[in-house]
Amino acid sequence: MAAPPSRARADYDYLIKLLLIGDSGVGKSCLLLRFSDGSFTTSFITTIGIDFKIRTIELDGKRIKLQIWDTAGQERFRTITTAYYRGAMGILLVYDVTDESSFNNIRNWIRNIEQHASDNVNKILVGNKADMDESKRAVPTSKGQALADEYGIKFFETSAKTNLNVEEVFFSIAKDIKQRLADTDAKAEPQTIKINQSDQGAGTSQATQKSACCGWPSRIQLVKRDIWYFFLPLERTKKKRKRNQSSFAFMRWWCFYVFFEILSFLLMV
Ligand SMILES: Nc1nc2c(ncn2[C@@H]2O[C@H](COP(=O)(O)OP(=O)(O)OP(=O)(O)O)[C@@H](O)[C@H]2O)c(=O)[nH]1
Ligand SMILES: [Mg+2]
Repeated sequence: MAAPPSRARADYDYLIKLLLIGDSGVGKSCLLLRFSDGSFTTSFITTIGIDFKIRTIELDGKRIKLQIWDTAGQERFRTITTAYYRGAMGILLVYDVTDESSFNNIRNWIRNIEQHASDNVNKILVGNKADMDESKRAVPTSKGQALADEYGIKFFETSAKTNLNVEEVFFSIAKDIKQRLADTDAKAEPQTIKINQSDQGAGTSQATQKSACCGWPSRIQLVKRDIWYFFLPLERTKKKRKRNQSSFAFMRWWCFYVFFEILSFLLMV
C-alpha cells in the first residue's frame, strides 16, 4: 500500500475545502450556519469578505474534515473572495429560488470559477429558500435542474430555515470529492516507481511527494544491479577459462560496462 496521502492527519482521513458562492442575500451564510451549528436566523448580517466553519463528517467509514469557506456575495469583496477559489476542492453555487436575478447570475459565477478555480474542482448547484411560499417563487425547480444538467453538475433545492436538503448538499459534494481524491491516489500510486522518467515533474504535487519518498528503495535496487553487473564478467571469465578461452571477451565486457555506467549517469542527471 502507498504512503498515506499528505492531507491525512491523526484526527481525520481527508481534509476537504469547500467554497460557497452566489449573490448577496441568497442564504449562503445561513446554509453554513445550519450545517455547522444547526441554527438559523432571520436577521440579515451580510458577510464581510470571507468567513469559514469546520465540521467533521463520516463517509464510508472515513472521517472527512470539511473546511467550508463562506464568501461575501457583494461585488466590493470580489477581489478578496476570488483569491480563495484556487484552494477549493468543491464549490457550492447558491441562488435564491425567489430571486430570478440571483439565478441568472449563476452563469457569471460559473465563469468566475473557470477563471479562478482549479480545473477539476467539483461543483454543485443549490436553489435556496425552497420553504418560501409558491407565490413568491421566481425560479421553478425544472429551470434549476436544466441549468445543472447543462453544466453536468448535481442540483438540490434547499432551505436553511427548515433544514431541507442542507445535509444532503454537503454530504453529496463531499462524497464526490472524496471519490475523486481516492481515484487520484489510486492513479498516482504506480508513479511511485517511475523515478527515472523525464516527465516525473508533470504529476501533481502529491504524486511528486510520493515519488520522492519512495525513490530510495528503487535507487538501492539500481546500486544492487550495478554491483551485480560489476562482478558479472568475473563470473563469465571463470566459466570461459574453464573452456580455455581468451580474456578478450572479458575486456570487451568491462569496456561495455564503463560505457553503460557513464550513459546511465548522464541520463539520470
Ligand atoms: N425563508 C428563508 N430565508 C432564508 C433562508 N436562508 C437565508 N434566508 C434569509 O436570507 C437573508 C440572507 O441570508 P444570508 O445567509 O446572510 O445571505 P448571504 O448569501 O450570506 O449574503 P452575503 O453574505 O451578503 O453574501 C437572511 O435574512 C436570512 O434569514 C431560507 O432558507 N429560507
Ligand atoms: Mg453571508
